[in-house]
Amino acid sequence: MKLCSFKLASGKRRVGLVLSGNVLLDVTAGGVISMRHILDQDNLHERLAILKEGDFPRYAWDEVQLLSPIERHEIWAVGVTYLRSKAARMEESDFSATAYDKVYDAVRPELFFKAMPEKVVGSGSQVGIRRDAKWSVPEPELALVLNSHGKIVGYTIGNDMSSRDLEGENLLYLPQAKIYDRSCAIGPCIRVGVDESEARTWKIQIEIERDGKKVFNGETSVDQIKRSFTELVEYLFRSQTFPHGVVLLTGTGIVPPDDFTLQSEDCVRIAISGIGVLENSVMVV
Ligand code: DO4
Ligand code: MG
Repeated sequence: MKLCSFKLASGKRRVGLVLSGNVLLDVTAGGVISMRHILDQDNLHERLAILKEGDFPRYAWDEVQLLSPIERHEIWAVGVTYLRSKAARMEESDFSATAYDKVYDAVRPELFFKAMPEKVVGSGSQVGIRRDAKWSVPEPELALVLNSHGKIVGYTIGNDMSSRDLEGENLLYLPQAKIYDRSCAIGPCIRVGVDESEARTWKIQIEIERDGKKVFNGETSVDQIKRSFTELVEYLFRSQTFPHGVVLLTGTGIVPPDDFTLQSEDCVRIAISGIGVLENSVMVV
């Protein structure tokens, strides 16, 4: 089952259960006051099965404004979980190369804070590239959705937008390369009721279009992620709690060639089989 957040022309944020044919069942009308509220329920699947049969308003996907499914969640990310990411970071930087090499094999993963909800956009909105960066890329990533009890309750798609020239100049610039307005896209929905072994069968694809022409495409598979989701989550929850839940981006396995940088008005489309498509155009911020 898939859950999404949406808004009607005049109204407040609502939670929708995605039915076949991309019809949204408005489960807010059935007492689901927020995404956090439903994801925190111990009996989530039974609750969703009951809601699915409810006589609530239904809307076509294109009749509503789709929002990012995250609310007050913190967004965290893991780095260098794919061999491809390790190789790309080692090439972009002389003196940080050993750090990336070491962290790929280290016991402790590289976890970093990615964004507050205010800096996150949903599918259909614009993601940002920094005006002071010269080399900007999207990072298509599977995102784990965890409730406030630390349980993986779903999966969504994340775009960990990155300024590679800043990151490559000095590792200490990583927060500036990764965190700025519109630096993260998350959506279009949360897939629930799937375990890690099923999620590991999914493919991740990206396509970037400029002036109606494809300028880059790539593909990888979730199974290339080196560390288990349980391991990543265990580290994330060490010595910290997330009262509103947390989203964890699991790293990128697709890196465009070194001469590629995003431009304003490019369209970035990320598809994960099992979830859907996250689509955003690009703007300079
Ligand atoms: O430290 C660099 C960040 C790496 C990253 O974001 C990734 O591998 O996806
Ligand atoms: Mg990343």
